[in-house]
Amino acid sequence: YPAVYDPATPAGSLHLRAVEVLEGNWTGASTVPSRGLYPHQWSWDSAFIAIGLRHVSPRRAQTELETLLDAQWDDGRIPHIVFNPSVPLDAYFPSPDFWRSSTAGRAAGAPRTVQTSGIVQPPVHALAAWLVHCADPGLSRARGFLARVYPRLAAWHRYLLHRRDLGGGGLVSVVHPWEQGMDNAPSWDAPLSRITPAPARSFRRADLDHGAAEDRPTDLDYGRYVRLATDYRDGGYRDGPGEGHGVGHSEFAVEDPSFNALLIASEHALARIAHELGATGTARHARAARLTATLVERLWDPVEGLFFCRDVRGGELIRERGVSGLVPLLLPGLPREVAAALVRTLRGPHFGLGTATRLAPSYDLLGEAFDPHRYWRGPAWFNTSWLLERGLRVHGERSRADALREAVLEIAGTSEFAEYVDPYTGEACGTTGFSWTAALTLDLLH
Ligand code: 9WN
Repeated sequence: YPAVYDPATPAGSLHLRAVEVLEGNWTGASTVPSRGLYPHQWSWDSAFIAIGLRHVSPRRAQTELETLLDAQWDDGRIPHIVFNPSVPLDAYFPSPDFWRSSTAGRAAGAPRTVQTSGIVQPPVHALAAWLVHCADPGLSRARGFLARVYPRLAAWHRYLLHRRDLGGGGLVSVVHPWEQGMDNAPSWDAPLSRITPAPARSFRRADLDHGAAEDRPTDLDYGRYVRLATDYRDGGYRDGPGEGHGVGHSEFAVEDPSFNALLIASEHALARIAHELGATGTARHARAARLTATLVERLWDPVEGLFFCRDVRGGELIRERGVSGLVPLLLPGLPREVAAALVRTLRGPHFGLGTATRLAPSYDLLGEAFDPHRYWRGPAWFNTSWLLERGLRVHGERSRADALREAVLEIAGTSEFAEYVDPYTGEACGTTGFSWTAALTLDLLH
């Protein structure tokens, strides 16, 4: 790809710089989100990374997903972290000795040879696998890539839909804020307030060795994260009273629009994969359509023009406006009026896209909890921007998608591929050289 090495064009150099970030974070079998802050393999990071990596090395993109899937549990769950055994235990908290997957997770079928966490992350994987295949179908067929990953991805979706329908209404619940991926989003404040935090002295936050405290979650948040994860572990990572639906054991159970929308997008991708492998895929497309209807029925608020989280324990919608409520724009089967309202909300005063901001903030600009630097309580992230860019394009909003794409490329470059940025100024927050920022930059350059 000559453009990469063309120093005359700024796009070429951005491409090269993004490739360098991914090279630097590659460990030989997968890519770390960032060398210092996140020195292991993360689930949804790897999916986004594979989506970008496919333009540079389709082979490595396949390996990225295969390495993650090798750590899948027998019950179908894909763990949110796969630990690198050569990294010291104190480099990241919670470490493998906290999760104890191979002992505490034995009943759920945790792998014996590799240490993992016991919670999950958003199911972007089937979408990623399909896109990786499309980048080089010849190589993919020669290696039997889709044939190998399909049964694993199908088991993953089965786990979520059968073991995690804690609300009994057909959607998947997360049992920990880390599962949804937007760790300290204000939507979690109400359901988390019921959780007794673990004492601060009972754990050591390795994240503060690498990130500024004011960019990260608080100690009180961490106390609650630790309590929830400890209880889940001590319950053997069991999800519910048995097969089928029910509220399960977790004190924290939330139906989240972004998590469920990503599952639906991945279910459509799984249908395409099934078709490529010789089946019709019709049943999966139909299931994705049914899930889309359920998502609208359970989480859509027509007055606000936004999806909200549902607190399964309390039963009500959590009325905090977060970017998670915009992510369903990604779905092609969304009713036309829902898509149109989402675009209005994206551009309106709460997210300000195209007026106050160039990248959508993670949380309501006018919300009481808004903080432009604190992680998922305001900063703009690149994965959500990538998803919204796709959503705008899917629904025919071409010029707005083009503007968002331009903003992502420019701000990814000026921020040194930051983990997240101040949504007003584009100033880098968290860590730099962040893998999914580089990977999704590469995808948008193609
Ligand atoms: C906990 C790796 C992950 C992302 C999440 C992001 C952050 C971890 C942490 O980093 O979470 O999983 O230690 O804060 O919130 O979305 O996958 O990049």
